[in-house]
Amino acid sequence: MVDEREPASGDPHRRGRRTAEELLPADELVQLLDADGVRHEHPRYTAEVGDDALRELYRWMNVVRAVDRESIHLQRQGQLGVYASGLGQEAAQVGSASALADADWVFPSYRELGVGMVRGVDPVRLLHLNRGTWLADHDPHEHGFAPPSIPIGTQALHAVGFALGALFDGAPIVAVTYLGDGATSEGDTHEALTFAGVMGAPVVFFVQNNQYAISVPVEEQTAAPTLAHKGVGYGIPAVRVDGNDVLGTYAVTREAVDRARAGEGPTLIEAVTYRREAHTTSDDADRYRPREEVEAAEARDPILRMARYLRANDLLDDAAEREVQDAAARLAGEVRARLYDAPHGDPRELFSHVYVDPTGHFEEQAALLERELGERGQAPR
Ligand SMILES: Cc1ncc(C[n+]2csc(CCOP(=O)(O)OP(=O)(O)O)c2C)c(N)n1
Repeated sequence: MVDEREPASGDPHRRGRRTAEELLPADELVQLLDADGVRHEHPRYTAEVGDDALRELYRWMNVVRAVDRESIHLQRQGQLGVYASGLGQEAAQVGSASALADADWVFPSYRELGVGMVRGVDPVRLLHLNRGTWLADHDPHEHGFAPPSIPIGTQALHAVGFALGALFDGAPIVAVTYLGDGATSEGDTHEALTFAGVMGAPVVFFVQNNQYAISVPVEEQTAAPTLAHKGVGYGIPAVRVDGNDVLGTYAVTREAVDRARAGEGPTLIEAVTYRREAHTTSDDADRYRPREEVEAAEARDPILRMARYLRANDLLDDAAEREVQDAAARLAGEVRARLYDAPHGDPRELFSHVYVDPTGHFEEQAALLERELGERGQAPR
């Protein structure tokens, strides 16, 4: 008897569908570099990275950390309104971003300064958003880096839509969306995962499980055994990786991106890491988590372990280390100087790219802004 629920064979929507057993993720984290900087073999994932590329991953993590630290200082000095630090998440961001092709597209949240920098986005342009002087100011097309989403989870839908567009065009482009653990509870994320699974979209959901959504710990975020297990319900293969291991995050992302490009559909990656700073500069994390927990995370530092590995393999010495640190500090200083000097954008642009046919409310708000600017002596257009 024909099961009428079965679509005709060859239905593109059923390509690459997997059984429950095939989808069940391993509980253990993929780890190619442990906290002591010792490299391990993995039966499935390898990071085929040459010596120069290893040093480059290390350099990027240091540069990202320096700009991140500078951004916190800038906020403390009143130069940024608010800033969401990625301290401790450098391996998750640099490793995954380094696995993408130039033609791929990233759909980030507000915490992805590191991913943006690896994509070649000038951090000053991203920090305009935090300074309130401009909207996301980079060219998304030049870098394959969409404007950061502040509403949680919305970027997952943008990524899936974009990926489906690429699929329909036959373009070998993969969309990668970056989400937090909290974002996995959002309706938008659910819809994005459902759609991606059903349609076999060339998309990677890169979840940085940094253990907290503001003050909500991941244990209270979900009753699922792990965030990766959620993939089973969407028919999406998932993998858990040590998010503080830059080689591990590179390897699992590389595989996911390659599979997506080969028409094998989406992947959910759970990169297990830790947010060592407060949620944002407006948050006081000491109110909801013990200091010892943060200190324990410091011992798993992604940069330290990479330094240990490089030194043990004669790829880094004191002089090279100093060079990396000096260059990172120099860049952070340049970011500060250029941010001070950057012109303020025209606030009217807030209204420029939203609706083709503006709604009544929208026009009222634009008029209100125009009046306010007039009162401040900023000539109307
Ligand atoms: C739709 C929506 N709801 C609530 C918020 C307020 N909010 C900002 S950040 C955040 C927590 C997000 O946590 P997570 O997804 O784990 O990402 P993380 O900030 O830890 O990187 C919330 C609830 C928001 N920005 N958007």
